[in-house]
Amino acid sequence: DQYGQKLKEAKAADQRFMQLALSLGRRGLGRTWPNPAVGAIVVKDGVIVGRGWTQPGGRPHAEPEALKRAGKAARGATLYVTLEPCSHFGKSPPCVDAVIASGIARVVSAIEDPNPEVAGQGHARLRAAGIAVDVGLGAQEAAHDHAGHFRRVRDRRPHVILKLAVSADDKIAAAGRKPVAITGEAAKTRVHLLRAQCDAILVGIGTVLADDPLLTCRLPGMEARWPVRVVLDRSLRIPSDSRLVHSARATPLWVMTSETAEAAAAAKLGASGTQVTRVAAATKLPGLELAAVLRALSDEGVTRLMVEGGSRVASSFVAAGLVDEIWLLRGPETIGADGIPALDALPLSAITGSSAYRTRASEPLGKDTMTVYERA
Ligand code: AOF
Ligand code: ZN
Repeated sequence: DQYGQKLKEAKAADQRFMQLALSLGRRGLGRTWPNPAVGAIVVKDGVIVGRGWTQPGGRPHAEPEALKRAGKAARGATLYVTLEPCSHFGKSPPCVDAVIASGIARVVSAIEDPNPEVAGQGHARLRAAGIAVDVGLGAQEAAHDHAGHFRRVRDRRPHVILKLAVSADDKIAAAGRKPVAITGEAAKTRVHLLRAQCDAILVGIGTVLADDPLLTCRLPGMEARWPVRVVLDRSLRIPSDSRLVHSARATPLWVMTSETAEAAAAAKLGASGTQVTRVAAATKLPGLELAAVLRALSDEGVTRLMVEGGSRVASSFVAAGLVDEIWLLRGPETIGADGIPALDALPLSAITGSSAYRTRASEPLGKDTMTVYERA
């Protein structure tokens, strides 16, 4: 009947607008930390009258951005938002106050904010003000996009994404660490894009000594994206003439070291503009206590961390159960039995064959394949 048809159309419109809000929110990924990257849309009589997303550095929040653009048109309109509007006085006033003051009649919110200062109170306060509130549309996608915020709030650590580029036979380099081209241009571009969507990129000191990487995001139009570069360096072996240290004033460089590392070396690094943080050394492994590393990063505000290698660091993260998402890029060539395996102490099947992970997506990238795994 006519009524049922109208309802169906309204539902489809809700879905469309929420998808749009989600894609707006994603624009902020990698730049809004310590805050989540939220998207918001104001719709009046089926027409979008305001769009907003969390601004770089985390403020202003998405809702006031969208409401500012909507102006008087917000009266009686619907607000689509990818996270529960905040109800607390943080570094900005509560978004619910702005929503109520604007005259919004209905709020469609993807998911509750687990931040204990919000945790349902945002939705409750909107309802108490007489606003119709629907929660849950797009919840799964929102949870994926806000994984960093959720992980930080709940577990005091960032969402950890492990990036691996392997040969057809699961090696990451030839014997003797001799570098070989494993994946092509399309894969490289994708990795730089992923770096841009992370708050920080982490490598072990072995990778720094072997490759002298720069770990910046070199994509046209994205030069202004600066994920923090993090090096695990228990004994402060990072060379002062490395490309990382040289660029420490232009792009943040944090070196995580042990409590017993030499004070003079730490002071010298500090003078280069590098931030030196001391955490507990691992009791068994040769490196640092990874849980302590992640807690320190979380306390600095990092919500999305990309682990880029090398194989020892990668396998330690996997073995500790601290990997939430894996980006596996596999090239077409084989390296041979004497090549260096992707995960030092573990077979790659510790991820690809594990029931702890499921495939989220898989696609060809030039001659390579990219597969994304997430926690099952
Ligand atoms: C929203 N909209 O766009 C974002 C929200 O310190 P503040 O005032 O910036 O508040 C930070 C908290 O606000 C953050 O931990 C998270 O719970 C929420 N983020 N909330 O209503 C937004 N980014
Ligand atoms: Zn807010």
